[in-house]
Amino acid sequence: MAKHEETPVPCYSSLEAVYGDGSELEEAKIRFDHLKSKFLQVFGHPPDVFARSPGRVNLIGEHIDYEGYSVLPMAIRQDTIIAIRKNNAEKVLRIANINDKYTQCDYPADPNQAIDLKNHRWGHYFICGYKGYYEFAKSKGVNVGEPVGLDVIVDGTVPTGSGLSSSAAFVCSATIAIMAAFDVNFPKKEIAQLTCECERHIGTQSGGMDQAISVMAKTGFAELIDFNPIQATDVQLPAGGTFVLAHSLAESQKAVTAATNYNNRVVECRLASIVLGIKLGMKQQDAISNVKTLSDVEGLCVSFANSRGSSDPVIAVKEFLKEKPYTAEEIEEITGESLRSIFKNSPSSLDVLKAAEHYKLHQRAAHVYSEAKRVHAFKDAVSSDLSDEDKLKKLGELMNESHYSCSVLYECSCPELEELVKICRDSDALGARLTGAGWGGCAVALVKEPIVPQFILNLKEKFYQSRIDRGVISKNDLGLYVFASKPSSGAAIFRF
Ligand code: NG1
Ligand code: MG
Repeated sequence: MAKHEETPVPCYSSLEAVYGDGSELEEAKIRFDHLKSKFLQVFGHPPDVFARSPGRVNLIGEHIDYEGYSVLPMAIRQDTIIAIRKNNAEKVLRIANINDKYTQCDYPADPNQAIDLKNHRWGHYFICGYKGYYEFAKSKGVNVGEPVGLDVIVDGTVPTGSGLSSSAAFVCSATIAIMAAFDVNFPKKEIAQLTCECERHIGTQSGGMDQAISVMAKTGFAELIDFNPIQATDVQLPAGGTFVLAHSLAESQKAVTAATNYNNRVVECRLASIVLGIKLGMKQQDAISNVKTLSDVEGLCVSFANSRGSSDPVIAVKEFLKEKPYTAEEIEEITGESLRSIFKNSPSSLDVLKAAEHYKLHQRAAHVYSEAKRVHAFKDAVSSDLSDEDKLKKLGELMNESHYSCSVLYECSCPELEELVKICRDSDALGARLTGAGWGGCAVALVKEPIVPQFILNLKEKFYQSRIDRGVISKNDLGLYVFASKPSSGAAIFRF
């Protein structure tokens, strides 16, 4: 039998395969019916095919996917569904949304169009998938023919800016819907790779975690995702624990803040790896041309640490990267080349250089290497012969350590997340941490199953009530912001 990730995205003729037979199915039926009737109303004909792809919660392994390290997310049930149909009459991509907040975006049916990054629009994420499909299909020798128009309606339930990967759910469902409209399909791992690359058209230098889990997830399992090449290994979580997601209500607009937040960290990691490479004996030019990520120099760091009787790459970080932030000049002194020249081929990195005052190489590298280890410790704990109770305790500890590292070394938390994580721990979570990119968005807490209802009540009382009183959210929407989540299934196509 072909491995799960080698098989194409499944195509179903009924909703049960994805949404089960309970209340989720009832909700899904309503959403699909609504999509159908809205499609007819907006475009004057019914859709041809549907695609869905879920959001995710990352359990551990934050900000390390783009450094080449494995991560451990699970899919959540919230997803993006896209209804689509080719429109041969007009060479236009008409992208509408069920939610009136998102007004229809029209784009030319041109796979070579540039995305206007200075004017962010929600429809840009669809264009990422559109461009990605053409780039990939061409590379596979598929005869793509003349571009045609597409009529599209989107229905997303993953809260945006929440660290639950609404963007990847959108990009993946868009890409898969476009493929389905053109009657092609590819192995999931290839779609995971292509969607990761094409989401970068939005201007974030993201890793591949979100797309990989959205496309390859399996009901009932978290996945250990490895990169280069992308691969997913099922992880069966111990019984008796539940992951509760809670939104800090601070929205992180990654596409807008990339230069100072996300892409800034990607640049700092690149600089840290080049400097480490040079300090550990590489020639300057060699390091600049060949070292892209911290995983590229891990071998050198580990050899150094071994010479000191340890295998921890953080030893090399401590020895060779000073704690005080580096100025551009200090780094240039080491690299022998200007930062602008090192990043000359990456416009979004040049934006980072413009905005940055200094570079915290020590802290960022220490986070990445230690977080990479925690992912494996998490996986090892799950498959160890500890009792379920002890496993859960260990996972909770690792989550707490991960949060500390994200907060103090990587500085991707925010006051609201700190408050929320503390309340989670005070309410007897085994562990709690920010999840996703951070700077807002959700926390994830590991909670013993029997106390989940009480735990959620505590969060309502201690975190959300004052926000309800201030009118930040409405009481009726609380279920959208705090909920328990089980590992859900990955992307799918529906033809009815
Ligand atoms: P979110 O939480 O969706 O913004 C981002 C990146 C991931 C990963 C995490 C941090 C995108 C699409 N995703 O996720 O690749 O780096 O941050 O671990 O930018
Ligand atoms: Mg995202």
